[in-house]
Amino acid sequence: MAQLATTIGAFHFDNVLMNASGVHCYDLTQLHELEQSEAGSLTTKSATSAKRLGNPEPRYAKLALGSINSMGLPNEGLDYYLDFALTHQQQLPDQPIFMSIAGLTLEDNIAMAQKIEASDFAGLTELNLSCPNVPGKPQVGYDFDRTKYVLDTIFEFFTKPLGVKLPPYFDLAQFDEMAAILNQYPLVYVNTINSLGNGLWVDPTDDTVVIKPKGGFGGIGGQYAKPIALANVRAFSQRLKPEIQVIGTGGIYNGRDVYDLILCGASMVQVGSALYEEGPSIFARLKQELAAEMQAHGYHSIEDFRGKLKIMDAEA
Ligand code: RRO
Repeated sequence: MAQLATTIGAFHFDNVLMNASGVHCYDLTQLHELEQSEAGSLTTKSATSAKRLGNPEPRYAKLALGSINSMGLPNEGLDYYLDFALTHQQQLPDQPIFMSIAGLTLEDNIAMAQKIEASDFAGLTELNLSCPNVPGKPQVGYDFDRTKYVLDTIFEFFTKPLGVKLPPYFDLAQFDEMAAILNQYPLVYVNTINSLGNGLWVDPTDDTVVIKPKGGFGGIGGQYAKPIALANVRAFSQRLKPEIQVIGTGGIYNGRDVYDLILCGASMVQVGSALYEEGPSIFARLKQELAAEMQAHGYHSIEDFRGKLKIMDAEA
């Protein structure tokens, strides 16, 4: 059987698979189901300091090739997820997890990062710079100066392992500029991509949008996202300093999808829309399918093929 183990920074994981933040990680019931699944790790829902109800429903819809959501950052508040994380690490100290934070203001991000810094949490913290769904709050990751200012501020005091969740970028100049900024910080990883922000879908039976918030605009995930995820993982893997690893998220439905993101450079792979539809039993299936794909190519470990995407010879 192929080895699916991986590392992010100093953390070891039995396999490369985990949930994407926001999917199956809202409350203790869902988090415990992830703990008991065959995922190699898990992340908690992006938190704000105070509990939030999020946007009005319906705020998620399944589409033919994925999903659209405008959840609006519903979450139980940082303390709830920190309590879970501390209990988890006491009971399962060899299974490190991720905590995601997504303050609506820099002050809120500072307050949450300070709380995590002062706590006994010994896992990874993810700063979500790419929530597309809060009315009136543009995504920080599309504002390069603001991203730099936020990271400058957080790294003034934060000493624990930190990663950032990025929105998708679509121009090579954006990859260059963002990577040059990220390379200035002691980040452990970047996670790319969040959903394709502010897409829209029409229900042909009644000429109406399919979700209620923001007039139907919402983040697109699933198969629609896979080529963009592959490109973003590849582009950042090529540009980031070796100390900053890449977690790949977007369009994972089968073992070949996982394999492709690793080929583009991902050290760990997160599952969103397909986990939402299939539930945590998906991880056992993805593990089997990834192992079979690796075996078919004669690979024994993730490092045997990570980043080994082949390109065609350039023409003269
Ligand atoms: O809660 C959401 O609406 C949400 C968030 Br915070 C995010 O980062 N990505 C997304 O697709 N939805």
